[in-house]
Amino acid sequence: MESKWWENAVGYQLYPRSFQDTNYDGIGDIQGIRKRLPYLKELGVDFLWINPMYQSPNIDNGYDISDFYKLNPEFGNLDEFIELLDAAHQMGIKVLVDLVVNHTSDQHPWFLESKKSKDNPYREYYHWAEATPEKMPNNWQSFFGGSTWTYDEHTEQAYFHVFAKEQPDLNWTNPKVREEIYQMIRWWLELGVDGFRLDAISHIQKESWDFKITSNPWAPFMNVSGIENYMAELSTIFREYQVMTVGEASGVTSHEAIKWTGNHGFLDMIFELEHNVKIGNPGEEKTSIIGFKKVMQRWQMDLLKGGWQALYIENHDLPRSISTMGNGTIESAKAIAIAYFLMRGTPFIYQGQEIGMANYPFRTIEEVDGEDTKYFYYSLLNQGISEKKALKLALNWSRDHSRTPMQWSADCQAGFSEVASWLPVHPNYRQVNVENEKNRQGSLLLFYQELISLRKKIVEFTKGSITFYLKKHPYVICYTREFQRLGALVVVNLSEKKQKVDLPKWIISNQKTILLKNYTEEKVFTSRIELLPYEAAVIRYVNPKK
Ligand code: ISL
Ligand code: CA
Repeated sequence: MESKWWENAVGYQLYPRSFQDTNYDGIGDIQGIRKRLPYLKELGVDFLWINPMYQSPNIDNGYDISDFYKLNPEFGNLDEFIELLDAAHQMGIKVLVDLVVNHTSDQHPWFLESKKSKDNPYREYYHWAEATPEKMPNNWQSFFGGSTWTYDEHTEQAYFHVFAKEQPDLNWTNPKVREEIYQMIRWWLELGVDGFRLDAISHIQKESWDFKITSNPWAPFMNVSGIENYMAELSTIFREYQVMTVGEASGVTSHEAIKWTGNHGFLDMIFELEHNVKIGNPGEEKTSIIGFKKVMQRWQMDLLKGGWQALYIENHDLPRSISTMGNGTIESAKAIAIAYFLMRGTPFIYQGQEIGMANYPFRTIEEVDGEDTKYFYYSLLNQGISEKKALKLALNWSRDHSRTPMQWSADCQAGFSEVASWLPVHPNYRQVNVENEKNRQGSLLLFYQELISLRKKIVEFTKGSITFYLKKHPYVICYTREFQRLGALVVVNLSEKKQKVDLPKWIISNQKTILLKNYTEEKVFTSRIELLPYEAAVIRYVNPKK
């Protein structure tokens, strides 16, 4: 397999609305990203994925695009974006932008036209079907709650949307739609972006409207057969420009991921959405460690046959990992970092994860921004559930936890802005912030810096195979990465309790050095070992059999 630059790279996901505000309107902006490039360089990341900055009415924070060719003025203009690209490139940092082509905003000129009449030239740009106000074309449910159909009184038909009703799905079966999209993709590539993160890309193909749902409610629009044709067309463009692509591909199985990624795949790598397995009572859910482990073990083993995974633990759609997988401590955050970062694939860090930003202690629904969270909350109230309980249930896994402003310093508004921000700053910002952690020995930020440089320096992590041990253990993740004679053993206790485990004897007897660990005390790693709560270590060894 030929080498690709991203095999040895680390990515950083940036949520522009919450990264850095420079004109003090409480909203992050392009100049803010530019200002913080030196920080990202020092952290050691190689590329950025920036969440949508296009013109948008912001029903879904930029994932509802009303003009693909313009930026939302609240972030800045195209010239500023080009300056950002140049500045990043000068520092050796590549920039990926979000490509949102499953749907547009209902304010996009195509949809405004499409709505006008049944014979409008843009009608077929979207999915319309016969309906009455009482009866939708089928019973499919959208990701954000409610029907996938919204009735339009003017033309007496309904249009289709897998997300909010303000995000009508594009009709990919229409060659004109595809042509417009491909043209737009080329336009951004000509501008010099280094690649794309493809939003919700596994949903672009739908089953026919009479498809009957049996168990999986999302089956009618998740990785539906026929999608390969569109993916192949897309990949022709990406190959032509030799850019990096990462797909958000829920519903693509680990087995199919080989076809989607790797040398002959549609894309360079994909995010799976399966590993976020929850455990606990509704309203108090945490990540199931064994659930996470099983999914990751399966994906890693399947992709060893020739695919590549985008590794992540947080993003803008998930609560904070220190709160859901960890117990709020720095040790737990470090353990989580080691556990996923050294697997086979390209690791991504979501802004704030590297300093241990935690879930926000929301007290009222008014503090929330996300439409999906609000929808969930109000539908609970409608079911007769008390406000207090509804709030707990709706906020436990809310996307807003990860969208609060980046905590740069102990200054007012955490150095994010000088005015009140669009989502409030987390009250822990005086302790948890970049300034503080930059200078504090043992901090999570410095640990991430070390982890990134290790990930790049040690060849096993880039080129090595992977083998899992203690596969059925409920809390301890254990794997080796090997390349030729060199190996690295990763062992992580993802629980608050001590865990006694048996590490492979032949590895322990051939160990050379400890590459990284999250407890400072001296420790000798014997094959029967007691791991402290959230203890993690990376041990280098030589394989005598090779
Ligand atoms: O498939 C899913 C659940 O099993 C969905 O999670 C879906 O793939 C995912 O929600 C898509 O998310 C992306 O597109 C959304 C946007 O709101 C999210 O922020 C984005 O990450 C619509 O554009
Ligand atoms: Ca701003």
